[in-house]
Amino acid sequence: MCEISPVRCSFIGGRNDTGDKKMIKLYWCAQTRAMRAIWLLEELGVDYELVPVDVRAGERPADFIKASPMGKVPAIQDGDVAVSDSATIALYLADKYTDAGLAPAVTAPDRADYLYWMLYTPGVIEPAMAEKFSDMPANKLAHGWGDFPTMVQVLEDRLKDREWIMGDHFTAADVLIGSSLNFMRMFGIMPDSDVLNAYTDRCVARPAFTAAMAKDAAGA
Ligand SMILES: N[C@@H](CCC(=O)N[C@@H](CS)C(=O)NCC(=O)O)C(=O)O
Repeated sequence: MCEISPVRCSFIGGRNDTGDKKMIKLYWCAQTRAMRAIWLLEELGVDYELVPVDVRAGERPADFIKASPMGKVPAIQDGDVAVSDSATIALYLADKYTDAGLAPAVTAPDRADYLYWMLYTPGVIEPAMAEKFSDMPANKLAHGWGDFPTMVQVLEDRLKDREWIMGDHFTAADVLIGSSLNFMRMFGIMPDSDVLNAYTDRCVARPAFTAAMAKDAAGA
């Protein structure tokens, strides 16, 4: 099995390519959920290198599978630490780079609320989107994610009087939720909601989001 080759240069990799061997490696494929990890890294201002893995073509090099047992992007290798899954990566990086202020401290009163919204994407939004895409019969009582309309309603209620999901402060939870709503836009299943559209507009207007989209496109 071939080892994948890193794309590592300042225009793709981060603010300053220091050549540091410990620079975070991001296993990435264009126009996938890996974009979430790029956006987060741009928000954090952390150096990273993109390591392309063509998951669409079934590429599964050994070092990637070691970091991502399911063979899915995104995954990161941060020194000896491997992390896969966009929500897990967001939890890990936002806690590691606390100075960036994208996560409340572990002992902060709003930490539990933040964790709820961090897990809302993998636990509720993603399965609800799958339900919508695949025309799966809804079963609000039995399905852990509720159903698509409830997922939307809960988000609307949360965001109707907040700039960001945690209030007036942008956090890693906005990267996960904002990217999910942007995916809904791209896939034509965005709810007809002024609240959610305005929130998504605020997310995509962030300079780090724009930078991430540019790197995703340039890397492709
Ligand atoms: N829960 C994961 C899902 C990641 C995922 O499904 N990635 C897709 C691309 S968007 C993938 O790598 N698919 C390749 C495959 O499953 O073989 C996350 O949020 O990171």
